[in-house]
Amino acid sequence: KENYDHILVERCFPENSDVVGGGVGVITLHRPKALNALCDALFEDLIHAARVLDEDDDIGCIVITGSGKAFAAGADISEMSKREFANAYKTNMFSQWADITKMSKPIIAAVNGFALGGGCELAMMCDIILAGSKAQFGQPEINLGVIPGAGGTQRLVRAIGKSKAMEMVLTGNRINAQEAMDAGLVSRVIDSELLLEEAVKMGYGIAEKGGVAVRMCKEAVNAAEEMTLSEGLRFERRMFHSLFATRDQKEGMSAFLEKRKPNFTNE
Ligand code: CO8
Repeated sequence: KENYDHILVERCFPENSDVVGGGVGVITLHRPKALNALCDALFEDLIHAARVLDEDDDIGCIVITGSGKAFAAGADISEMSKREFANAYKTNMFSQWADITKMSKPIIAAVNGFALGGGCELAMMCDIILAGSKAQFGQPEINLGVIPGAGGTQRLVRAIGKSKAMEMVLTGNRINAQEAMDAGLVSRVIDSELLLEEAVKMGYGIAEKGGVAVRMCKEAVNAAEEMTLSEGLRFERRMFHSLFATRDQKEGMSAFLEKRKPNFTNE
């Protein structure tokens, strides 16, 4: 399936490059009339496209971005407003969102405009958040009589600490790109006009590395959120050892010694 109702998918490749798996898959959330509110159908499209790109050998990195003035303004409130407890509980409402975190390739969130509620949570499920200068982050669920439900009370605390996270979820107030940068939620603020271009460029930079090592970096860094330090260090070291079974390790180290660019094949 390549024609989606609520997203656009593009495969981008660096010019004059024969890097194996060097492409970047760009998923643009595209439901402009509702500020990309994450209705069930949009999320279904998003997960499907992410899976296809994750399995595509030509692609080494994924970028998720928004359109217009929003990355995503949260879960779809009109869809959600009709839900009842028993049905939400029995169907484990929104649990499918977490599938985004199961992708093995890095995902960059390029956030320009509103990333609110589930939109902020979606950005935090990605591996790197780049903020355009017009980005605004917030967890306004409290204003709707609910609480964040997809990481806004968990990933946000780990990202920016308890007091700032508590302030955001209790007041519903938004923070801008620079505040998000100062708090450690995003890794860079980029001029809004250049955001997507820079995100794709960063994606190319990642996609040209050895694909097995890239995936292991992602797995190991994410393990740091779940494990004790000694477990995490052991996990990291074992992964490090295992990379000596790859062709890319031989190639990477030989290329360094021969003073040439490595030619990784992701094996
Ligand atoms: N859901 C549905 N429609 C939306 C949403 C949304 N989240 N956000 C905006 N829209 C719609 C508006 O209704 C409006 O539609 P229409 O033109 O038909 O009236 C259109 O988008 C444009 O919006 P506005 O006119 O409001 O645009 P403004 O520029 O005036 O305001 C804001 C922009 C500030 C972003 C404003 O739209 C807003 O406050 N939106 C709601 C933000 C919000 O509360 N988000 C949190 C939702 S709750 C949530 O995300 C819970 C996630 C839980 C995940 C749980 C997993 C288990």
